[in-house]
Amino acid sequence: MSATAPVATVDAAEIARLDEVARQIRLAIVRTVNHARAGHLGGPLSAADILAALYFHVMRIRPDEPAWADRDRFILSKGHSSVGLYAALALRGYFPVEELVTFDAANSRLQGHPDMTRLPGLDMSSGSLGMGISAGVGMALGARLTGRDVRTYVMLGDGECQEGEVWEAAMTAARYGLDSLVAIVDHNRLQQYGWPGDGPDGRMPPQVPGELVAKWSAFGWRVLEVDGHAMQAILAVLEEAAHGDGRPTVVIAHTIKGKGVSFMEGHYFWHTRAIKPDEFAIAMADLGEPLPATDGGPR
Ligand SMILES: Cc1ncc(C[n+]2csc(CCOP(=O)(O)OP(=O)(O)O)c2C)c(N)n1
Repeated sequence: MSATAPVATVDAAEIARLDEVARQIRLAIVRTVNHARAGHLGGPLSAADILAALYFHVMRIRPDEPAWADRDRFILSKGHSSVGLYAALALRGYFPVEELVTFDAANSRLQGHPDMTRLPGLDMSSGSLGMGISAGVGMALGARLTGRDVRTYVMLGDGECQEGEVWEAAMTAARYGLDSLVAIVDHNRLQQYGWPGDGPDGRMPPQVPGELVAKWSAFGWRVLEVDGHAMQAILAVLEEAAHGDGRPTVVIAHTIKGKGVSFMEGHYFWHTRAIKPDEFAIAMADLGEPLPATDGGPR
């Protein structure tokens, strides 16, 4: 991993605040998917700490003015993790937290995959893997052409990095020296199913160790690595990424799929699946909000 110096301006209270935001995001993910009986779990849970850091500390945004022209942009290229993004947006004040119960319902603004035509605050619709980073390249070029000091963040899955379009966009970003563009790869080493193999949960990981670093470097990007669940380190690496050096930056975030829920961590089959009542009770206890016994929680 790259050495990341502690961020001098961030004190322990701020780290604790952001860790708590990440916990609230995870709680909202589990509650929302449980309520909808649909949605993704593993990928949103692995991304929660980074979403908390971006939306509650790093990005220059105005939740009460979502179309503010000078806002930093965020594209969830791994759009199937929408419930995590919706949780972050709701907690940050873009829309009421109570609206999360409409997730995945017909006519809801909170579709299973992000739809920017419905929900203010979304900078891009996504869900078809591989496409978000191309949009990010366009936004970064647009910011340059219009002279705006805007950063563009794009979150990708490691499985998503198997898509050819990712590398077409990566070539273009490097060719134009788009140093306001920051890609973040949620490197949880699992995808939806994967092939049986020698990785976590007996599955073949999308990449061999070091492969992502070598590939992004070869494509002309500055590559930084971080433990994607260590808030202090996440803030430090994102601060480093914000200082352009003439190249686009990718942060390879080492994460655990299903992070925070004991029986989901590291298991590909929790990519997306409905939660049974006893599993829900365990998940809530894992996240620090045990259900009262009368609700069917542990006695
Ligand atoms: C082009 C395309 N092919 C297939 C899918 C179906 N799909 C949704 S999520 C997923 C696995 C993604 O794995 P990864 O990018 O590693 O995401 P994470 O593990 O963070 O959830 C697949 C194949 C899709 N959404 N888009």
